[in-house]
Amino acid sequence: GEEYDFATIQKKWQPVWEDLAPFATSDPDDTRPRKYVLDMFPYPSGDLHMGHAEAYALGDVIARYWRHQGFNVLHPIGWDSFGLPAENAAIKRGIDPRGWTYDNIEQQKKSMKLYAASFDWDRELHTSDPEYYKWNQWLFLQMYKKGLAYRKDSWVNWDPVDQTVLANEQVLPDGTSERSGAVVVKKKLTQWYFKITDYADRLLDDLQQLEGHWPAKVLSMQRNWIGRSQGADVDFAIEGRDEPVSVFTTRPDTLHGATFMVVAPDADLAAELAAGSTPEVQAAFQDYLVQVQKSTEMERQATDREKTGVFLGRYAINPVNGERLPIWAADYVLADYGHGAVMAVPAHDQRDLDFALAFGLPVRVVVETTGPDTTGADTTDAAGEADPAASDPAVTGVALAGEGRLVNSGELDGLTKGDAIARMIELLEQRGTGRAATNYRLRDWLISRQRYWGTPIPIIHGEDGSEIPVPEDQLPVLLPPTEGLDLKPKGTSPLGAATDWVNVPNPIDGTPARRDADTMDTFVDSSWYYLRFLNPNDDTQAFDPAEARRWAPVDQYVGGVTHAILHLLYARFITKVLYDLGYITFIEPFTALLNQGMVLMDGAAMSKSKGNIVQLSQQLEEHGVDAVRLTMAFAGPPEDDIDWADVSPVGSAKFLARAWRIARDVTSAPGADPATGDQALRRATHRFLADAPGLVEAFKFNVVVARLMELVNATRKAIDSGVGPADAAVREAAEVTALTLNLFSPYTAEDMWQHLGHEPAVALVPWRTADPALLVEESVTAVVQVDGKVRDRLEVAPTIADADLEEQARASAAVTRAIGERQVVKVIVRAPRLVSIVTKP
Ligand code: ANZ
Repeated sequence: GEEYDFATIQKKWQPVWEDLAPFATSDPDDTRPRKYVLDMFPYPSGDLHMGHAEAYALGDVIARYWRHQGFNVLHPIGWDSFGLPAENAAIKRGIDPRGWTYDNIEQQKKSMKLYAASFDWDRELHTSDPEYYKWNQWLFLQMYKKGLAYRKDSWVNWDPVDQTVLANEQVLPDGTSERSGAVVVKKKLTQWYFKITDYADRLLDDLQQLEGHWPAKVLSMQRNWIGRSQGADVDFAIEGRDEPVSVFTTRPDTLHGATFMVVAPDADLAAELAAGSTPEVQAAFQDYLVQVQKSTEMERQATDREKTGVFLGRYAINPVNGERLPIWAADYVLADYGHGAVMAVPAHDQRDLDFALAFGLPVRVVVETTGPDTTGADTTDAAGEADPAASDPAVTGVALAGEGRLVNSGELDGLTKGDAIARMIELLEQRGTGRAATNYRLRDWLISRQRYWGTPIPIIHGEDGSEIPVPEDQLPVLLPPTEGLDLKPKGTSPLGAATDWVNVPNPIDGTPARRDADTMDTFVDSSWYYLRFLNPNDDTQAFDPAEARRWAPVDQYVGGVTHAILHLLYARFITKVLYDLGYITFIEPFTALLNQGMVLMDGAAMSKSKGNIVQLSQQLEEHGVDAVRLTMAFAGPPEDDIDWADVSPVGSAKFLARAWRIARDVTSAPGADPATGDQALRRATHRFLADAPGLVEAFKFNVVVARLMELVNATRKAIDSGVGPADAAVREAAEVTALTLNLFSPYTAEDMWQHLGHEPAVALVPWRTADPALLVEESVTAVVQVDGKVRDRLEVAPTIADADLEEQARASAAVTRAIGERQVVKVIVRAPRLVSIVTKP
């Protein structure tokens, strides 16, 4: 008969689905329960690649699964289409970023349709459309009104290649830009920020709610990024200065052990203190500052780095004992953490100790340590190693960061570290020289970018320096055309040169004014896009709160672990802001998260430079969409990386052909009563039906595929071995196979469904419920132990009574031999699985 040909069925079903639109979700009278399954949207940097193919295959399994379970599933797609790659490509080729972007979107969309992900295409959006970015501007204005968007002058991360600022999150651990790879430097600029630090506690505490639903690794990355630490602010009087200087410490208990103070060289305080000192100090300080500005934050925090610094010729007074502490500037102290200054306690802090030993400063032990640190408060010590009690840090070079009791500390003497921390905070608060304090690693989100291809910031600057928000009824502030603009990175936004666009009358009094020429970080776009999908064509509001109540939050989010910090943190933040503004009723955007692994080749990430790129288009042509999708699901647990050199799309294609031939061969009529069919095959089918849902919900897609392969084998055997193609159980198995294949390989599934005499779309057919009567195992294996050793195994009915099972066990020859002359003192029976006999001589 007819043979399986993936190219034919792809061509056959694509237009049918296009017509049927089985994944549309616009019917307001749809009474099915709802689920929102969202794949992270792609950046249109070219055609789809293997990474997309994996992500969208896995996300689609989930979306399709819930439809079979009777849910109205919202599974939208759009494009994250603003950003630097488009702009850089446009500069390189002398074209408009729009053309490049929208051409790529067309290409990706075509590939996506071929790939048959079950998207509701009516909800497609592009963040670079004015209809979308208008609402970025609206969001900015709402945040501005609440004081959550503000401008400040500060040291920022500057990418010298892309000539733009970067958020902290965009600087890699090695100090380079995640986009251009350039070493990021510091530059002082006036920039727009979103006040994410106001939400630090909630961003941290609400992670609790995601526990068990998000990968543990992502939760811990979020926690570390926010980096909450608890301790105290301590005020030190400064000789020759009216105002005291505060330091943040997690170890106020060690205040008696402070022997010097260190300030960040790039903090204003350092320059001020140096300015009040001798010309020699000032000169030395200036030299040092120049040197420091060349290093990255990461380098500065590296514990194994040689300590450098200069003495500022000034002194601080320790508030608990009046001691004079010399003040140094050193780059291991960061300007923008805590107060940019520390009390140095070299006996108990490794960085301070390294510094003290390098510059001959005193070391005073104030905690007699007896064991390793258990508070987890300090990460700088030799982690987890027991401090050798009474070993002198000045001699060993190892700071004593562990648990112990206070010494050399006046009234704190004898207290444990924990008690001493609490007591010291009390004392400081009583005297007004300190207080409990919490610090975060999280910084405010820098959103200004000096680039063209993004959302214009909706602010107008008056001649007098005032900031005037663009009135909401004048949104969107459209990007000016690129004609006549030089997009090349030059440190200021190209929009500044669009004279007609930039120069506008002040909306308040008509005097000359200028538009803000920066554009927003594109992470703003993706921080709320999941809400725009709910009403993407609404030109009256960003999103419809009623739709949000219906659909949001996202039930299942699917995407790469590369977004574990940036995107997810920003989306969580903006969700909380929208909650506070009263637009939504939930506080976390993504109820559950699945991170798929990467697609590798020969154990390595694919890259142009390695020349190991597997082209998706070529794989699709060679093996077909369904085989590629099935291979993605079958390769292993979704979180694991897939090495394309180790998997077999050829094997997948063969399996699909086998499954398809079963549907072709079935000869019974649709609706044939399966109860009249072969019982053994029915049991296999129903066991599969019972197990598959739990496996899919646990993301064990590979196991489902393996189990389906077994079912297909059993069905083929039944057809060929006398049960025959006319048996109703064969039809039942074939139908269940088609239903299940719809999760992975929709073209094959649809074609099977047609061969089985049904109308499309198989994607909308409800899952079959397993018949419990067919799930009863005919026999189970009971284990018989004598004194803890397995002596026999018995095949028994699953319903066997304890007494019957014991009787059978005692009758076993192997068991009587094992008991021998010994006396049975106890028998434990757990029917139908276990009999345990205990004896004594
Ligand atoms: C005295 C002390 C004694 C400290 C001791 C630690 C151990 P986390 O956990 O990261 O919050 N510190 C404070 N501000 C700093 C800055 N701007 N740059 C670099 N280091 C800074 O660390 C807090 C500790 O880091 C603070 O507690 C302070 O050193 C240091 F046995 O104060 B500690």
